[in-house]
Amino acid sequence: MLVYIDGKFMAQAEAKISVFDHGLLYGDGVFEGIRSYRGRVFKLDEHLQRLYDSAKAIMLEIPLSIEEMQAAVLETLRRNNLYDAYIRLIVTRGVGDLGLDPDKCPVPTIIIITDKITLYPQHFYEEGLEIATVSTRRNYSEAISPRIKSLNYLNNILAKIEGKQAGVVEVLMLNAEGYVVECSGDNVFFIRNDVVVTPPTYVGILEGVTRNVVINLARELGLTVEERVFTRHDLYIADECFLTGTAAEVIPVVKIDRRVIGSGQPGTVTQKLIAEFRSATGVLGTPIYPDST
Ligand code: PXG
Repeated sequence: MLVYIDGKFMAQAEAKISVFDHGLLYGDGVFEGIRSYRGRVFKLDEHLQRLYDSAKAIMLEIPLSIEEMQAAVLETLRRNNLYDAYIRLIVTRGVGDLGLDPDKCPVPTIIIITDKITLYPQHFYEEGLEIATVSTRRNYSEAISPRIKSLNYLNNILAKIEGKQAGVVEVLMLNAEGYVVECSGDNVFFIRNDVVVTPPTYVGILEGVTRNVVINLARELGLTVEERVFTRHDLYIADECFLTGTAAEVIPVVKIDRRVIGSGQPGTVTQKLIAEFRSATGVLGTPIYPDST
């Protein structure tokens, strides 16, 4: 697999960056995780916009225009002859000295890694997931805003470690006030009396691209969608619960903190949204190979 680094395509074994890169030294940088389905990159414009917004929020000026970045992503996929792929786009502050000062890093590092997608096991979708609340709170927005998709993912990793120790594949995170915010790498939704509810961005979440697609799909199905603050109590008494994310797509949750949610089976609205989402992935996408798609 060829990896794009600063405009050059490198063989995987040669794809290396400096130990003085502030992405490594301080987690000073931003990233995106994107997917392509059957030769189309899903919601590429939205992912690129979020990347540039995250960079702006940390005052990192990306030396490529959005159009140039889009061309670089598509070219990397073409060089690797990929159709169904996972794309990891990374922009770091670049090479500096051992101090914190970002002004010592004159040139940001741009990396595009593409690979074949590893799908979640089918039984997750058929049976639903069990998740658990962890004690690690989501970053306080005034410390590191969860809206920034930064290379500083220790908050999520610490939560993930807690989840693995508890034997669950995803974890529920609360903010400093105790409201439900999101999972370590997914957004959370619940359904009660046919109303779809998910936390608003201001409680301290990453504004997921999948989340926004699902909100629109639910509204197109005629469902009411509310973005509002809620607690674990609302999840415990919900009819249905599901998570959204680029890797997971839409995935049902049937148990939270060892409590059965709704019927204990993936809900009917959730199943409908899974089906709608899957059909959207085939059409909503930027073609990688314009002549053949
Ligand atoms: N919240 C957080 C904290 C995330 O990291 C999402 C929500 C979902 O956002 P999207 O835009 O993907 O719908 C994420 C996604 C992975 C992986 O491979 C996922 C993410 C980051 C790193 C790896 O599962 N983030």
